[in-house]
Amino acid sequence: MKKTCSLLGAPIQTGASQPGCVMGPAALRTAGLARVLAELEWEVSDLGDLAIGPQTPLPHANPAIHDLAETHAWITILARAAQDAARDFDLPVFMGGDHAMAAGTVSGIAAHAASLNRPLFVLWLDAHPDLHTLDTTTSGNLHGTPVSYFTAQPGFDAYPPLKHAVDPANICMMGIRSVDPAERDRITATGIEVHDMRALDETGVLAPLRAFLKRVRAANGLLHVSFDVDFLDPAIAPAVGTTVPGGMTFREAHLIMEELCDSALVTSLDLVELNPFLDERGRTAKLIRDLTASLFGRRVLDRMTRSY
Ligand code: EXY
Ligand code: MN
Ligand code: MN
Ligand code: MN
Repeated sequence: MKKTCSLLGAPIQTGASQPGCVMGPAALRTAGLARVLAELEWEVSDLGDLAIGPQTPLPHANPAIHDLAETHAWITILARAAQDAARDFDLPVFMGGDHAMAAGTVSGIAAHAASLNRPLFVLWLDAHPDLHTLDTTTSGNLHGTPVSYFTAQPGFDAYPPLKHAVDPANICMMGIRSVDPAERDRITATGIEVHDMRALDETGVLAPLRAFLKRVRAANGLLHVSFDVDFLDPAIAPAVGTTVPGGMTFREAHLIMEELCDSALVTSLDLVELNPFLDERGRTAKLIRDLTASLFGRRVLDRMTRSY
């Protein structure tokens, strides 16, 4: 029987500093994401896009914060939709939309994992740790907050109540190269495993990835991958509002996706922060499509599958 995946669009852009992510799901569809996954023998269901209605502004003591009501609404509907998609499909894909959406997708998947009595692991592929709380963000851009939320850090009274938290010990971050002081303190306090670019320059991507996957397998965990376009080097992926130099190369990124495919451990995926307004003839959308294809089984030649 074919394995099943869903595509769900979350055109949220209010967590970012500039507009454009609203077009992310449409650009991934235009790039042919569904067709490519179907060619890889997956049964693909496009569930369309979620939407929120007009919101009444929610005030907050931190005056930098903007569009709190919109983010709150997105978290609520995404958590429900992600939990349902994880129940109904082998590998649900959530097409963003800015990274604030991960507060919804990951908390929803965490509820699904709890219903199975299995731990949830998160691989966070990003230039940023997105570890602000509502009290520490100075930009007020709420895409900088999801990891603090779904690990149940204090300071989220204004977000929907979190029912199932992710254990910080089950998170692995790769590609990190832009960290604010409050986030640095929170990395230390939570003990989250962070492989910044300096570390990856030294070790390469495979050794830390394999060590993490080994832990996921040993725990019989679910594995959610949250892929932020700014994980990639801006030279190959210009369509993102938060570019940081010194990111992943084309081959490093594909190798990670190929290794994730071989592991067969991935149970859900976010594709976030694609801003097609900043793209060059669709090249970033096409790259994200092709990296997703690597995760779903595209390979140049068949080879022995690793065993962990
Ligand atoms: N740490 C910065 C801030 O809080 O504004 C940058 C956050 C960028 C978040 C992007 C999506 O990963
Ligand atoms: Mn499932
Ligand atoms: Mn991010
Ligand atoms: Mn980022």
